[in-house]
Parts: sequence; structure tokens; C-alpha cells
Amino acid sequence: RDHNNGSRGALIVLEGLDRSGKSSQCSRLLSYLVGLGHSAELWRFPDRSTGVGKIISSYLSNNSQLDDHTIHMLFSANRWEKRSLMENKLETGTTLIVDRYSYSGVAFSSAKGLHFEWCKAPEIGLLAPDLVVYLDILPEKAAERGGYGGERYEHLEFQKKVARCYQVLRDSSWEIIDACQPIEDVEKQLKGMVLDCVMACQKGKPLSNLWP
Ligand code: Z5A
Ligand code: MG
Repeated sequence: RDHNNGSRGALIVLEGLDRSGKSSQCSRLLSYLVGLGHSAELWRFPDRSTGVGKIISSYLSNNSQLDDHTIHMLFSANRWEKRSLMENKLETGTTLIVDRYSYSGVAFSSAKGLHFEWCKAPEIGLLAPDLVVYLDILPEKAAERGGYGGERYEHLEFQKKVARCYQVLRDSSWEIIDACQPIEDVEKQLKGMVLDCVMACQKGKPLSNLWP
């Protein structure tokens, strides 16, 4: 608990469409926090390293087919299998920067037409983030960035549906950043938000569960 004096770490989630810049910003944030002497780790969902994660990875790369409800629950299970480790890390003072979380789960599955509340249900009881930042970009703009890869969901028409589902999901607690700005400008805004959040958690903001 180096710099943290026994206080807890913050759970910080970045969300956004494919190519919105989440992974780029997550690694910049990690360096920033570590440079300030904080204990911090970078996590991402899906976590493709676990048994469930391997099934998800095979599905995303179109090497296997699964019913939409089944894959939805596997994405959720992939978060549940990390929940206790996540809680432990936070309680022992490590801040987690998380690249996609439950919001991706709901947005992508409801974009396929699954019932919105049904999609939210398996996420109940997972840890609620202390900060959700949405990297806001039009699907058309995101598509211009180096082009999509070959994975399932990496198509403009589907990304447009996902964008609409994120709109339904987002609430007033989310921070929204215009992700079309230069990478350094996005980074600067994010750093301010993240530092405020880390401080609030150090001062004793309690952990809570989804959905608040
Ligand atoms: N999924 C799901 O269905 N259910 C769930 O519960 C979860 C996920 C958790 C796997 O995602 C898929 O799983 C995903 C959602 C679904 N499907 N889709 N789409 P992933 O995390 O493995 O892949 P991704 O994160 O969506 O894709 P990505 O391409 O890695 O996007 P990114 O991380 O947001 O972007 P990036 O890699 O940081 O940047 C993309 C490019 O843009 C890169 O060349 C950068 O240099 C460039 N870039 C970044 N920022 C800028 C700015 N500001 N200006 C210009 N260029 C920039
Ligand atoms: Mg990424």
C-alpha cells in the first residue's frame, strides 16, 4: 500500500465503440498513475486468458458459433470469475483501469436485439465502477481509424446499433469525452477525471455493486 496509507484503490472503466481509443488511453493512464507513485493495474474485458475467455475469443474470431444469450452470459461469467480478485485488489489499495466492462456487455448484446433488462440482470452484484468514462466518437469516424479488424461486431452497421444502445445505458454519472480530439487532448482530460476519482476513493468513498 505504498502511497495509499491503507486506503482503497479506485475502479475506473473506459467504454466506447471499437477504435474509440480505449486501449491507447488505458495504457497512458496506467503510466501516469504509476509515475505518481500509485499502485495501479490495467485490466480488460473480455479477459481472454481464462477458460471462459478462450471460448469468448474463439467466438469473437468467428471460429465458433454460439447462441446470443449463451455468449452474453459467458461475457458476464468472465467478469464474475474475476470479481473476488478485483475486490481484493481494490481493498488493498490498487487502482484498476479497466478497458470495457458490464456496459459493453449490455450494449453489444442489446444491439443484437436481446431484451435490455435481461442483458443487465447477470451483471447485478458485480462491483460498480467509481468512474465510467465514455470515449465518444461517431461510428463513421471510428471506422476511418485504420479500418476494422476481422472480428465479429467489427462492422459499421452493427457499431451504429451499439452506439444507440450505449446512449440508452449511459446516465448522468458518466463522464463523456470527445474522442475525436487529438490523443493528447483526450489524455489530458482523462487524467484530471481519474485523479479526482482516485483521491475520492482514498478519502473513503465506499465500494458498491451494480446496478446502483
Ligand atoms: N464485448 C461484448 O460483446 N460483451 C462484453 O461484455 C465485452 C465485450 C466486455 C472485444 O473487444 C469485443 O467484445 C468488442 C466488444 C465485445 N467488439 N467490438 N467491437 P476488444 O476490447 O478486444 O476490442 P476493442 O477494444 O473494441 O477494439 P479496439 O480496436 O482495440 O478499440 P480501442 O481500444 O477503443 O482503440 P485503440 O486500440 O486505442 O485505438 C484504435 C486506433 O485508433 C489505433 O490505431 C490508435 O492509434 C488510433 N487512435 C486512438 N486514439 C486516437 C485519437 N484520439 N485520434 C486519432 N487516432 C486515434
Ligand atoms: Mg482495445
